[in-house]
Amino acid sequence: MGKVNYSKIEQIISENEKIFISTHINPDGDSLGSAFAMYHYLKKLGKDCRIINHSEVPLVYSFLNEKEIFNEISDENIAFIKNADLGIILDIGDFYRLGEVANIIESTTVETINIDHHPLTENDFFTHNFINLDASSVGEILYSYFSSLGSDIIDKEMMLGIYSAVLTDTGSFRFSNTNQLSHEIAVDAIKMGINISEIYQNIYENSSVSRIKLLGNVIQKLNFDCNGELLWFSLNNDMVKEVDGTNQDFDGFTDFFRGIQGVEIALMLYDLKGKVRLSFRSKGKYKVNNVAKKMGGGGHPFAAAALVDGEFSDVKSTVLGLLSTYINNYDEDTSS
Ligand SMILES: [Mn+2]
Repeated sequence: MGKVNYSKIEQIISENEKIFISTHINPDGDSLGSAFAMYHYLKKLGKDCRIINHSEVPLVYSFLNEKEIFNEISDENIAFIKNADLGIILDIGDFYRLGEVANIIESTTVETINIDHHPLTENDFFTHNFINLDASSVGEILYSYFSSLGSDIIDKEMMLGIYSAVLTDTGSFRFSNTNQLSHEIAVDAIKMGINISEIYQNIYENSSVSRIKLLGNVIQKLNFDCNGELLWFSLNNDMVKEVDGTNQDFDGFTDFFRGIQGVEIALMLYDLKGKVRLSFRSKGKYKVNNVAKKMGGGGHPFAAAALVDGEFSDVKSTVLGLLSTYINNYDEDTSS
């Protein structure tokens, strides 16, 4: 699952003129940065292209949307997708994480290419898949793709998107997915004059007051199991409302709590009344995507998620049971 066939991507793009780009609901820095880089690349090729996403751009990423290139669903944009020759889908994980865009694609016969660093799921409805599970981010895959076309393809604008993607998906070059290429991209970005501290401040030193209040409230109610290796916390809409917050306010909480000494797995359980959203993070000892998969989700070994139908108390006891069984039966020698 290492190498992506870059010349095949180039060939497909060269054969098509009207192209939409899309990514997952609640987009993050990788999906938005990658879409931004891909958009500027396609514009350079003279393509008629448009980014169309289910969700709006979160405030901390508005620096990528100064020229308002990110579009939400509208009649005009639905028509654009329906008349497009090609869709380029980035960082998706699963087809249905396209949200409303999935339904629109399903009502057409449009050709799609899926560029991702998540494993394919059973909802594999793309015409072509270009997957590299070893890439830290889709931004990194795009960097390799553009570089394969020539050393002068990546301009400053494309680099801004790529750097934002790599920065965020590697947790600012701290997570275990950070590799040599991630740092080479950083070097290249600095060489090109990208203001990396400004990007960092936009994304990470731009916390809403509601986010910090919510974090404070969650900290009061942390739960530790399995000798402190498993940390979990619950959230719900009332808690977000109480601090006048938004559903972007708890992004990254699990990454943050994984940083506690002794904690190996951090789990968020978000009660959506009838559904529960689970977010798993592992420090590197345990692979949480196995448990996420058993709960109907998936993801990377150390970062995974699931959206589960069911009552909160039932889902909670199921997932905590699975995790504690996994942790308590873990055998250092055979599980590497
Ligand atoms: Mn990603």
